Formats: sequence, structure tokens, C-alpha cells
Amino acid sequence: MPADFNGTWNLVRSENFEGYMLALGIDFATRMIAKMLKPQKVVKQEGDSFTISTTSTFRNYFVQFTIGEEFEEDNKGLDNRKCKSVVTWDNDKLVCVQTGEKKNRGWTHWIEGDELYLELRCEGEVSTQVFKRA
Ligand code: VL7
Repeated sequence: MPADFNGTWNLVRSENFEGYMLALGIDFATRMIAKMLKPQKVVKQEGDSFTISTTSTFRNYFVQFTIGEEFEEDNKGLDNRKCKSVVTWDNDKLVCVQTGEKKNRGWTHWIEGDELYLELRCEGEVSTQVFKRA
């Protein structure tokens, strides 16, 4: 029985988001705004089908995927690059590999206690975001 990520989650803390944004080439002004945000995630999980919407006062991002099925991801409003993405289960972790111009790009979601974790990776940078249920 895989983990259940369903719910509404609010960011409570993050580490090295600046490093991750630098690796993605996000400009200074955008980084200054982005690092102040407290985004909310709404995860809808039905079997192996997911939607994740991330909203904030500045930008919003929506992604939809099924485990094991590669999809074209357009990171519109983020770094605006396109990549081929696939999400798989690694035990109870949700692991996304985003193949494109940037090496070693991807993310991992998992639940620890009552917290939702998101590790964001790009090139040599790793950022961790932690969310709590709204
Ligand atoms: C999404 C941000 C930095 C640009 C704005 C920051 C707006 C709110 O991909 C993500 O989540 C996955 C897993 O839940 C689902 O797609 C992380 C935030 C990455 C990258 C680029 C800064 C401008 C943040 C949308």
C-alpha cells in the first residue's frame, strides 16, 4: 500500500531554495520574491494518478502525471524550460526525473510524521521544502 499524499499542505520551512533557483538560472529579482513565498500544495492522488497544484501570491504551477508514464513537462512560470518527466515509486517515496537541458534535475516527495517533504534537485544543488497540513 503506497503512501497517501492527498491533502492541502502549507510550506513551513525550506533549505537552499536559493541554490536550486541559481542552478535553474532564475534572475535576481525573481529569486528575491520567490524566496519569501509560502506556497501551498494541493495533492490529489487516485491510485497511481496524481495532480499537484502549487500556488502562491506570485506564481502558480500545476502538474498532472501517472506513475511510470513519461510526460512532456513545461515548467511555465518557473524556469520556462521543457523537459521529459517520469515519476516512479521508490518504496513510499515519489521520485520524479526531469530530463532536459539541466543535468540531474528532479524531485522527491515523501511523508515523515505529519510533514510532507519535497527535495528539489538541479545540477549540484539540493533544496528541501517541508509542508504541514493546512
Ligand atoms: C515548484 C520553483 C524556481 C522560479 C517562482 C516560485 C514560485 C510556487 O516542481 C515543483 O513541485 C513539484 C512537486 O510538488 C510539482 O510540480 C516545485 C517550485 C519550484 C522553481 C523557479 C521561481 C519563481 C513557486 C509555484
